Amino acid sequence: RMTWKQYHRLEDIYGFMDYLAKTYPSIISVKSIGKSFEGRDLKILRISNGKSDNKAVFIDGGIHAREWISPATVTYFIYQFAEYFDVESDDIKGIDWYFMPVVNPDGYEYTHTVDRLWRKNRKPGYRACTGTDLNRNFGHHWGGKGASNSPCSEIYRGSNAFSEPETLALSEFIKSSAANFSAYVTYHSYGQYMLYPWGYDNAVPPDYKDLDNLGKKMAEAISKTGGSQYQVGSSSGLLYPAAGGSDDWAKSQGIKYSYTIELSDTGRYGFVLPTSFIVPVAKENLAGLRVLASQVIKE
Ligand code: 0X9
Ligand code: ZN
Repeated sequence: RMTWKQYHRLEDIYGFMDYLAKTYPSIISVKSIGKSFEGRDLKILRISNGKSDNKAVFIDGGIHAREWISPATVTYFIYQFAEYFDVESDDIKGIDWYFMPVVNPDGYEYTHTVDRLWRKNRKPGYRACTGTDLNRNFGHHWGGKGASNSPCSEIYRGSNAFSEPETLALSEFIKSSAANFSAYVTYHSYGQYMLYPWGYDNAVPPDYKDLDNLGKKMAEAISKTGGSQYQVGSSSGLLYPAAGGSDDWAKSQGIKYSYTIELSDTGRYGFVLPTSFIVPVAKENLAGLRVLASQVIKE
């Protein structure tokens, strides 16, 4: 059974998604968009009222294996929207939601069984060096700053853009979907940042003011709800340049509101965030997501 009192194994998360699709078939469907390197499903859950002209929002988590608060938060969103859909706001009901809580299932399982601090996927690289950083493998300015060509590096970019089954499946899904995506939000940890493109270099897109404004409104909703302070800015400006991120690629595909959200905390526990943080972090970020939904509906 799914709770938000612990970090769950992949099997529990996928079981929960399948259960929701079975329980609420009129609004929820689950599909596997491919297999990970080790053969695990790559599952997406869609929530929709079925109206044909809805805008769509894509949300993912678990690109980095050790950032456990990310899948926990995304599954909490799924739970809220699924269980309370009929009493949800018109904003939430008017959007087609696509949730992919664990983009990197092989890495995620590996952090549960072998190495709690593993980051990359589990595709062999060279000799003893395993894994590609999926957030350096997307195809917008792939191989640029802040990405390594060494398979032994934690930020290994992979042999080519989309060389990894996980990034390839995600990107093919977004490209081929009939959905009209106006936002892409990818949850990571940690640091409490709302980041927008570009990540590949110190530059911003022409409409960055819109991303900055909405980011600030989301951060304000988060702090009002749970008290956490999130800083807002471009990835390259606020953090560091890092090319090949999913956010940059989504933006390059014309998805206007593309964000990487670095969840809690600011470093005390880092990736090994105690389970008592799950509900507070997820709740305050749900408030942030509601602000994004209202903007998407307005445009
Ligand atoms: O470095 C990353 O991939 C992200 N930080 S993390 O600590 N979760 O690894 C930030 C990614 C920001 N976006 C881009 N650089 N495109
Ligand atoms: Zn990350």
